[in-house]
Amino acid sequence: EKPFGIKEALSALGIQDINNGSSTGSENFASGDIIESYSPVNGSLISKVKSTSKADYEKVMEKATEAFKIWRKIPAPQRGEIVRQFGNKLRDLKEPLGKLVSYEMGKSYQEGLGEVQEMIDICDFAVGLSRQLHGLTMHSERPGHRMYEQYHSLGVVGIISAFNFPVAVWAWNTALAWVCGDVCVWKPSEKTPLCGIACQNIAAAVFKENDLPEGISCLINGDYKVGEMMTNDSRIPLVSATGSIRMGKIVAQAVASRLGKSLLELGGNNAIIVTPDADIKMTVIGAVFGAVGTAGQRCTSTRRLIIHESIYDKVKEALVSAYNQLRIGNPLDEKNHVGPLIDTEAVSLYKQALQKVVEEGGNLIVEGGVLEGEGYESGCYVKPAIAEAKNEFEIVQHETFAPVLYLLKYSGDVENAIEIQNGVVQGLSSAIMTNNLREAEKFLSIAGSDCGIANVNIGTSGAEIGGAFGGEKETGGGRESGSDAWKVYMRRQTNTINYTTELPLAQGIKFDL
Ligand code: UN1
Repeated sequence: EKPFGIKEALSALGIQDINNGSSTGSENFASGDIIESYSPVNGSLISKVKSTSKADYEKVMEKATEAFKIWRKIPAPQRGEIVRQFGNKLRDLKEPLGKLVSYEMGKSYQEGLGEVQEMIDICDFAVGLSRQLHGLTMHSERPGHRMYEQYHSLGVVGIISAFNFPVAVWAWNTALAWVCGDVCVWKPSEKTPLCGIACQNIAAAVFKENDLPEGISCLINGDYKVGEMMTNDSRIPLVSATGSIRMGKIVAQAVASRLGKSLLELGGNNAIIVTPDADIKMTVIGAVFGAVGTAGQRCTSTRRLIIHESIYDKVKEALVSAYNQLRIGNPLDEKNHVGPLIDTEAVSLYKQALQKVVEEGGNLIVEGGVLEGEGYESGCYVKPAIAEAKNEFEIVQHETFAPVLYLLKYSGDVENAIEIQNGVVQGLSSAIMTNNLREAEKFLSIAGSDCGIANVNIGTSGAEIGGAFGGEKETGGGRESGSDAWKVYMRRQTNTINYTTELPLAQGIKFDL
């Protein structure tokens, strides 16, 4: 009764009918309520996970805290070797894991494979990084003194991830945290708990094969109450959380109240500016993939197109004709472009957005709607929609996690488009389509895009792991993945060493005894 080779995938990944949602590695336990995971693909129950009780959580934290004392002393390149082995296991299991991501979350199988590839890529990046966790040396103002800085492991890192990237976001955090000498406790979304179980099984096998202690990779499961156990726990110096702005504000306040660190990856309201010098063909491909890929459920999804009035009708027509060609259906069938939304609650939010944009004076040029009938029994399949709207509409200001694209018109100079692009509370991803160097450079300048990601002639989604990933303003300011994002997973220490027999004081202060 489990179609599309899912049964084989589940068995390759060690998923049982009922899984223990608390784990310290190979030790699995749990005494909380049952979470049932239903596939948005066909509405059927995939399997169940027992959630984490307070007592289970304590057991996890005890093991994690003990494991940290051992793991931090293993040289970083040796920790990198473990991450290399983990990356290789992901290579072996890319197809079953990609399939589970697609079946449990609903994104296309291609995107499921892409997500696992992102995990493999960050592992490779982390392995190289394990030989480079470098600080700086400085010149001391005092003779016979040496000054430098070094990075030490931080401790137990808490990871809270969202349903839309149910495996990759964990890997971005955990691969870096592990080479940095941290241990991780992960709470995946309660909408995709099986992806969490599968990843934990893969990691556990690697730690076990290397005779490493329980607790370097830990898993907990449940709703926000389980997340709160981590945000309120002063044994966790860093909480990395991906999700809504609403969730991020709660997490940030809880963590800040105990002066912990948080790394936040929250909502986006990403726009592509289309100038008179844009390549229309590239624009359409970039915009359509950005808006309908992952059924509009990426934090980097394209929500707004800001189009110059002189090419507005041309772009609009090209978009409508592209949308007419979209095939919506089972994401495991590679002929389809768009799969289901995560659940029927998301479908309601999608419907509300379409209703609201019309109420506010918008005009639906691709109507959208919920699909019914054969193949759509889960009730989660919707048609991507396009609305002509204004940036100041309340609904346009708001991130709806669904394939709804807003067309906004600008006139005059590119500065006007940049003002619209920046005129939202979110600041994750942005893009400009232009062959005009002046426009592109203005967009990238200090007076340009205010987002963490700003692209030229590329859409808003699909970032590579090598760059730091994250955004400004209400997106939360965190940076994950590449560049020097690793630094947040470590504590910095400044060291000054005196190799003379004198004790001169800094700033020339005299203090004689
Ligand atoms: C997310 O939606 O939370 O840039 C992450 C992208 C992907 C990651 C998105 N690499 O679209």
